Amino acid sequence: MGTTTRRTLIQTAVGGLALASTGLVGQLARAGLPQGTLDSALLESLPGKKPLIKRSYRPPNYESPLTAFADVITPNDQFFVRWHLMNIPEVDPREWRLSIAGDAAATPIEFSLEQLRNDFESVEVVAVCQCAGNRRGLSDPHVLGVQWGSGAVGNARWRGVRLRDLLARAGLRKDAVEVAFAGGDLPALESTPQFVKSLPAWKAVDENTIVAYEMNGEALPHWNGFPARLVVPGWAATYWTKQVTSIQALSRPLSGFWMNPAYRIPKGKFPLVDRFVSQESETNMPVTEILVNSLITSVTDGQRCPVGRPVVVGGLAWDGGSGIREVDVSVDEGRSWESAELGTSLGRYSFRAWRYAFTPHAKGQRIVMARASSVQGSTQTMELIFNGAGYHNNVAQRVALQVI
Ligand SMILES: Nc1nc2c(c(=O)[nH]1)N[C@H]1C(S)=C(S)[C@@H](COP(=O)(O)O)O[C@H]1N2
Ligand SMILES: [Mo]
Repeated sequence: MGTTTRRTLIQTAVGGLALASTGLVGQLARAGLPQGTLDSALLESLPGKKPLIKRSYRPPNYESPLTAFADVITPNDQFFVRWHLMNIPEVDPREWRLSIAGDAAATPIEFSLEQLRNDFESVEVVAVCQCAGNRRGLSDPHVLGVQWGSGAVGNARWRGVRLRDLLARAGLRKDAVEVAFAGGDLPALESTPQFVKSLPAWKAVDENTIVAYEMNGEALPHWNGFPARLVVPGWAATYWTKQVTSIQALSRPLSGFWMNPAYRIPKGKFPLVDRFVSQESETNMPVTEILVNSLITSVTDGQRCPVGRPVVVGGLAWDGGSGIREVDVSVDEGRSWESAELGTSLGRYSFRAWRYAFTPHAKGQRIVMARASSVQGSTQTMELIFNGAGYHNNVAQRVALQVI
C-alpha cells in the first residue's frame, strides 16, 4: 500500500476518533432523529470506496448506505466491507498463489492468477453476499457484535472458476467431508485465531460455488478480497473467504474458533433447508443459507409525502437461492397486504427489484411494510427470531411516512 493511501487511512481514523469524542452520533440518537440522519453522521471513505457507514475502523467494518441499493447490482465502490482481523495485506497479483491440498486431495496443486484465468472455464453468477449479522444492530434485546444496520449486504455479478474444477485437478477424494478455506489476512495478536472456514463437500462442489476474480466486470476491490475470493451463492457471507490463498479438502470436520463457537445458531429455530451435518451438535448448528428478506429503498423513515400524490414503495428482495416468488406490501401497518410488481430476474441468487404504488388520502403518519416470500415457501417473519449472536434478522421492515 503506497504512502498516500496509508495517510488517507490514518486521516480517516483520526476523523473517526473526533466524531466519537464529540459524541455527535450519541447526541443525534438521543434527539430521536431518524436512522438515515444517524447513518449520514457516520459516513466515511476507505481508499477506492465512496462513503460508507463506519461501524469499526480496525478491523474495517463498513456498511452500504441506502443510496447503494438504487439498482439491483450494488456498485463495487459502495459494496460493504467486513473483516475480522486487523492485518489485511496488499496483495501483489503476480506473487499470489492458491494452493489446494489436505488429506482428501490426492494430488495437491498450486495455481497462479494467470492459470486460474487461462486454464479453466470461466463462469458467471449474480449473487447476494450478505453477512449473517446484517441488521444485528436492530436486535431487541441488544446483542454484542458489530452493530450492523441494513447495509451489510450487496449483490454483484461474479466471474471466476468453479471450485469443483479446481478440486478435481487436486484429486478430490470421495472421503472428503469438508473443504476449508484461508485468506491472506492475519490477526494483530497471535492469540487471535486466523480466519479459517469450511463448507460441507456437497456445497463446495456445487456448480455455482466459484473462486471469483471479477466483480461487476472489474478486478475485485482490495477491500472485497482482491485478487480472488470464494463466492458461495445462497449461503451467508462468512463462507465467502476473501484473498483466498489456501484450500484444504478434509476427511474430517474442521474445528477452530470461526467454525465453533462463532457463526452458530440454535437448532430448529429458523426455517432453513440446507444442512451442514458434519458441524451440527445436539443443540446448535452453523449458519447456512440466507433467509428470505427484503429492503425498502424508495422511501425512508420520517419521509414527508404530499397528500393525494402517488407514493412508490419499492426495493429489493432476495433469499438463499430458491428465488423470490412474491413481495407483499402493506400501507396500513400490516392489516392488509397487496402484491408488489416484480422486476426482471437476474437469477435465483440475485436481488430482485419490486415496487408498489399507492396514494395516501389522509394526512398523518402512514406505516408501510414489505414482506417477501421465496419459491421454496418461506416468508419473512413479523417478529424477530431472537438468538444471542443476532444472526438471520429477516423481520418485515416498517417505514413511517409523514403524509402532509
Ligand atoms: N479472508 C477473509 N474473508 C472473509 C472475512 C474475513 O474476515 N477474512 N469475513 C467474511 C465475512 S463474515 C463477511 S460478511 C464477508 C464480507 O464480504 P465483503 O467485505 O466483500 O462485503 O467476507 C467474508 N470473508
Ligand atoms: Mo459476516
